[in-house]
Amino acid sequence: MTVKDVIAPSADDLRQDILRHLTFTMGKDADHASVYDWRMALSFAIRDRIVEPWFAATKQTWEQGRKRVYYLSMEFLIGRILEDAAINLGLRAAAREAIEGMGQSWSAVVEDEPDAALGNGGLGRLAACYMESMATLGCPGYGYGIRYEHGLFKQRFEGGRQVEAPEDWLKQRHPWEFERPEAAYEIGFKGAVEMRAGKAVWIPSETVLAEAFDMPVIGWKGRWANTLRLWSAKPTTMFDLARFNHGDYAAAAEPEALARTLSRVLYPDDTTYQGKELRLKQEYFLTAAALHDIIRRHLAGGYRLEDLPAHVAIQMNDTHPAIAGPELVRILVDLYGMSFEQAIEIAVKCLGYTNHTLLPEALERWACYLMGSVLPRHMQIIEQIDAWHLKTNPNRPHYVGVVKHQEVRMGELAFITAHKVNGVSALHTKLIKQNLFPELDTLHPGRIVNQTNGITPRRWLRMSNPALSRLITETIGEGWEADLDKLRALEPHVEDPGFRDDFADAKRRNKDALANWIAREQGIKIDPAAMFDVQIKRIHEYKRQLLNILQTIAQWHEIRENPQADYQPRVKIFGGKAAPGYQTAKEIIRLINDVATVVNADPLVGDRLRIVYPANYNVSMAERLIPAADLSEQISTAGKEASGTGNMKFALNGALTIGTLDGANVEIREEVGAENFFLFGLTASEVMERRKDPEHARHAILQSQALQDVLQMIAEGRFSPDEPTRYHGLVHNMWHSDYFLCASDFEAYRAAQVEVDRAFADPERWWRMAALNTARMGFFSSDRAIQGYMTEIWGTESAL
Ligand code: 26W
Repeated sequence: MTVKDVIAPSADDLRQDILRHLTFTMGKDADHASVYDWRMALSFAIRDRIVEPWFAATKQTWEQGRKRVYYLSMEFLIGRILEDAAINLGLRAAAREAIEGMGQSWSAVVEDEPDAALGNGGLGRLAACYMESMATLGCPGYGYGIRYEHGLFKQRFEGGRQVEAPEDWLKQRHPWEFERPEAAYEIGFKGAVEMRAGKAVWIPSETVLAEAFDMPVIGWKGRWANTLRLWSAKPTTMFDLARFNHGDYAAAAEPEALARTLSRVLYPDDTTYQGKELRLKQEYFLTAAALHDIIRRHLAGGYRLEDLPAHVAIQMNDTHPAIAGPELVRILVDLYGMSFEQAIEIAVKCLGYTNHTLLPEALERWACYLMGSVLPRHMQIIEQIDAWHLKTNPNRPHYVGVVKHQEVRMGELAFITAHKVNGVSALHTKLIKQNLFPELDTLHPGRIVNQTNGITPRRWLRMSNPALSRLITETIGEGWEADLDKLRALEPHVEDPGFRDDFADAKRRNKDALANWIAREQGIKIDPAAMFDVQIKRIHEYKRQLLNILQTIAQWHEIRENPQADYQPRVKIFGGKAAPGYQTAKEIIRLINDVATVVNADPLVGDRLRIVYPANYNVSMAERLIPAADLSEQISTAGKEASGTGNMKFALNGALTIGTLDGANVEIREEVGAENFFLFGLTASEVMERRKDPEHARHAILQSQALQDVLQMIAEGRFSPDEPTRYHGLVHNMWHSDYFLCASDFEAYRAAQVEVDRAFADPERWWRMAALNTARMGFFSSDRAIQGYMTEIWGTESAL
């Protein structure tokens, strides 16, 4: 069997495999099996079929001596695995037939799987899409991350307020991981650096064991598989005992306590950075374990350390693993006796750094005393790297550098230890050059490159939207899943009224399903004929959910003032979590829920406006909502959203975008055509100009009677009658600060929403536009993105 021949089993083969696992793995007979038992048996039956291509790919990589890519990320937001794996192996239909043939509900079995939520949002989901595309393209590689015991918290609403509960995905057995007790490394922290015979020796005072758990990542059609290796912390018991015997009982318990906390929980902060010691330890834990593993594999291949860059490409997903540069230098110098100059040269050739945010509050900086105490040897090496960079770049301005004002700046460190630095959309990359690293860009021309983000069409179209996928295949034939530019062939069909009807039908089917789900879960009846207007993403001021809800209130007010007029019925759907400590974001959540309560109970409004905010937005909920959306809200303050990837998922699924010129919206609009995109708002440079007016907020509000009315209603307590002052702070902030310019963009946003209504009122126009969006989104496949990384950053080729 070669890598390329995967033969899809019949439903009958699968049925036998499932029953075998039900009996012998789960120890249940079919009459007494629970949904969980069925799900596990099905997962094992599918997993069995991944193992062979997985081994074959690993073997081929060894035999051909191929360069491997190592994607280091603190987050992998994977979601559910079962159905995705079945689809990539080409056996969803057979699996479904088998399961249903045994009297089980396919959706119940699939939906029994908990989301693997080892990430916060965009950055983590991108890592998951990239793993899938690397497997699809046959790019040999590994993802390295942390096996958090608790992923992103679960969200509930109580009286409209967000309440967090711990997530527990490992409560049940996880069928997609393989424990690798033999792949374990000791990771040190703290302690001291001693000089012995002119050499630095780091003697850590705390150690933990990093133990590997592997998940196979199967590509499209099962032609290649890679590994996602997640590290779990365990105590190093031997060390314990030695200290215990010396009577040092408190210290003896330390490794155990540290190990228990290290991989316990994912930090739920998205775009705000806090210099917490445990977080630094997590970052080093991941990075050190990964690098030990990489070096071990390299040496096991019989290669010399000098040749590392020919065999190893390491990508740092943001600065979170940016200790990789110093750690690699430490390994090469302290453990293998290489010179510093040679070590840093090798490190730079191996490393790449992807930047995912320009927000100053999200840029990692560690206090030198903290870095020096947790990683004393690395602190020395960081200073050495900084000095080396200054020496080799004597023109470097005095204010540029890694160590400044008693802090280690991880962005600068990642930049100078990487041979390529990339942004995640064209606009974002331009802003990195202009605003974030202008001096380093001048010193290292060509180092900064762009790789616009992408999404995997297997999960985000083929799996989550079977209705549209079927129509596409019927219309243009097979093969678009792995060559998304093929969707262009839909373009001529857009003029065919029959095709447009079919396109609208597919959307309608998804909307019906969503309406049923919302009725079931939320107890809210919505009209599937209404426009589904969706904003789902982390709650953040820069993403401007506030602008959306302010406009919603204005719309409600307008309906009440003028109930006889003709309105396009709309359902406003929100989804998203706030970081637990982010009070302003939590206030916005509560406002949305408060407004929903009032609007949904207003008999005057009826079906013309509904607001739904299902709690606990996650990957699985996105898979439900996106295929059913008519309108995609991508309304961040220009210059703030690095790329966005939800924006791509919506447009691919035939939703139209209302959006600002921010992140990848710019490129989406170019691809789908300006006439098929509802643009509004200030541009990034206009935003900077506008902020120079210290009274921009007041000026903008005075320009808009509608906004004044809205703010008045909120301030009067119309949405918080039990506590009229609840939103005084928020309204005050709107008048006196409004850093993210909701007021300045309010009227433009409202006007764009009127345009949206006008288009929706004309189905022929709407469905032409929607279908053209789908047809022209090929560029945003993560296959294209990964191909870009392979040729421009990693220097690797497909093994297929
Ligand atoms: C250390 C605290 C912290 C944690 C996470 C700071 C910053 C982050 C991430 C960089 C935030 C993030 O997820 N950024 C998003 O990355 C996506 C993938 O590139 C982009 O599409 C989003 O625009 C960007 O906000």
